Amino acid sequence: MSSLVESAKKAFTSATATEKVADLQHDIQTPQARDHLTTDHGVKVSDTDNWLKVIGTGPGKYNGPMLLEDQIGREKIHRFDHERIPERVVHARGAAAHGHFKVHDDRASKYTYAPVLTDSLRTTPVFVRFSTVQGPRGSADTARDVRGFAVKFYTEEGNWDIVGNDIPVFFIQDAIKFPDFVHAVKPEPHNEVPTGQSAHNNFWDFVGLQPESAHMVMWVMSDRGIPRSFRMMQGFGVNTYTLLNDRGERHFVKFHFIPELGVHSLLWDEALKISGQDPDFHRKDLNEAIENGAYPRWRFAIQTIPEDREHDFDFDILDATKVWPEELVPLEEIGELVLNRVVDEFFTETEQVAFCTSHVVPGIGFSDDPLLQGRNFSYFDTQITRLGVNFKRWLPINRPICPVLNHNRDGKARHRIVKSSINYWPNRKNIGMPVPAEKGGYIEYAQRLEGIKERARGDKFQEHFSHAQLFFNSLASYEKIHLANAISFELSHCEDRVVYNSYIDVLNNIDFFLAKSVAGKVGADVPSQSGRRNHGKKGKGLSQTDFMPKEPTILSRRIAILVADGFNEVEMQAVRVALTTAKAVCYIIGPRRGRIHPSQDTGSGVSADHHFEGQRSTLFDAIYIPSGAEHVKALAQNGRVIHWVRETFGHCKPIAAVGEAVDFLRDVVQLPKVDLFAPGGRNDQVVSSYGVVSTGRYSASSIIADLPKFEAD
Ligand code: HDE
Repeated sequence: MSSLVESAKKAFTSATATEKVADLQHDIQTPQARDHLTTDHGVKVSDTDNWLKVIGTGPGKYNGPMLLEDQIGREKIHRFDHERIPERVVHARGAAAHGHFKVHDDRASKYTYAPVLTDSLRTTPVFVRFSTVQGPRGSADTARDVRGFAVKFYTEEGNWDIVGNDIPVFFIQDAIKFPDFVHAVKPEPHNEVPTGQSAHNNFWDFVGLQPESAHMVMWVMSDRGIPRSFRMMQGFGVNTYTLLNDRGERHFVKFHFIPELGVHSLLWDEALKISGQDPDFHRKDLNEAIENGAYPRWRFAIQTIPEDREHDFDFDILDATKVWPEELVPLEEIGELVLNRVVDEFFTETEQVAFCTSHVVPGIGFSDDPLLQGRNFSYFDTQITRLGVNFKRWLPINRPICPVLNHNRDGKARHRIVKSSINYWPNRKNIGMPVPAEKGGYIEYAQRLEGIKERARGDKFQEHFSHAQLFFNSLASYEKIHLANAISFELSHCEDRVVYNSYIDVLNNIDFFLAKSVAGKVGADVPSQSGRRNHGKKGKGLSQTDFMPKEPTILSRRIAILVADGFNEVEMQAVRVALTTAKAVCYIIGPRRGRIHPSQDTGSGVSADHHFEGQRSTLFDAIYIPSGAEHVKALAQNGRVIHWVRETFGHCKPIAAVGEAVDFLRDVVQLPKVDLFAPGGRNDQVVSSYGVVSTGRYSASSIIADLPKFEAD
């Protein structure tokens, strides 16, 4: 038996969560301090700073000319010239991490025989990549956009990819519309503007003429379009897949990931500012959390519909612009996904990972969802363009942990040498060669089919507003206001009156008051009467407020402690310990980076992580200002500090202040005494014994001022 088969068999029988990590070790090179530089052909290099040149005479003798002969210089430049591969046509900007997946028990065996979903003794290694859709690789993390949520499960039966998003529905119903959609949302072709934004004529023109997008547009314009963190987003498989059990029965299935920390978003003002202040906000957040041991976790759930109930609903269950309402199809929680290891090298892991919806394992299959069928073709095709035909088998991040043996041959960048005179089946030798599996092979479900060929969609695919209304109605009042403001922002960036007027017509088919509110702001014709009547129904699991963590938590939240010389260190340290014990991450922000001196006898001082100008309040979830007369006086004289406090207050984030800092806070935000919250509320539990005041997030009057507009409806 060849060593390839042997090593593959070994992997097959001993796969664990660390199996992929171990597998990657073969390809990891960790340079040591005294290693020599070499060329790619292995010759040691003693000078990598100076191109080979002719040294002449006189004062300019070192000025050249340079010699083409320098194979060391040439190789270095050639390799550099070819460093880039095509970026993904969509989802170009991403961040990823390693982790594992486990099911709680075998309850899903009534639906599937896939061990990854039924064997609770298994821990399956995973690699998860999050992404934005519109912007290029170098765009900002906090753009308003859909987020990709792509999971590669390295199972013992082969790789299984759920290539999902943070939103459960999509813009289009049929894959053939994808190029039109992507062209419309991407920067306009004549000037390549705008980057990382859907706020332009072409996007709104397209979705205005394509009402099947209405439901998805509601989600992207809601707070879901600007998540606080990848760790605080849901993940959805979006398309309808199928599960096959060992009795040969088939169920339709939707996949869900629910974040342990709850679903949270930025405010639009924060997202806009962070785009400039720290365009890497989300990728840094992911790494920071994992490195601090706050491993991101998601509960994994499925919704299933038996095959014979496919047509029991007033929507088509294969239509990716519809959700399966939880009231009709409850979620069953069956497992957990954890991310616990950052990548070692971005390009070889995050950039080269290649997800394909067509990667399924026995017991999991496709449905006739017309979007999914197109995706099954597209992903494989795109990976060949990006990475070449050998992307699955030999690129370490894509390589399965189980045996890969077949007669696929050649192509660019084939690495392993297969020692055999046979590369086809059937063959005369039949020894030491891969043969079709007698059992455990992928078996397609024997689906009965009959029909005629036609370019058409079913009747239920023609209804586009009912689920958009369901989503809108289910939002909390402040979520509705955020949504209306987001659409107003976007339509304000469309100069063409035809475009923004036509989108008001779409909105009027969802909700009359929403259409009127947006039209009034963007200068469109304000509708005088309702388009389609809003059915008024609400659903579970659509508003983010349905996903608060079971226990209030400040785990991994970033807290800025504002100090100047003369702060009370004893008190500050006590609060800091309380916060870090509750697993928040504290940063000291002061008038300079380095030592900040405390008030007399309260300690030996602390080292500030940043200068007041070096960070902004938008990068933190809360601020705390300790007591200390001298320090508070210095803060009060600093315009940037005043901006920090006012901006935090304006974004409705918790502010803790003690002693002299309470009056400072009251002055700065012009908060009358009666508005100060008593300690002990949701956000200030940890520090309540210090006489802390807090504005709870979403409680400030600025946000709730115009609620009645939507409540009237
Ligand atoms: Fe994608 N999509 N997509 N998409 N998609 C790609 O594949 C495509 C769709 C999604 O982190 C591309 O590797 C078509 C829905 C994610 O590497 C490409 C259609 C959903 C990622 C492609 C869709 C997604 C992609 C570009 C309509 C949510 C990033 C580069 C039929 C369920 C994966 C690449 C990563 C990437 C095609 C619609 C999610 C071109 C044709 C619906 C998360 O193949």
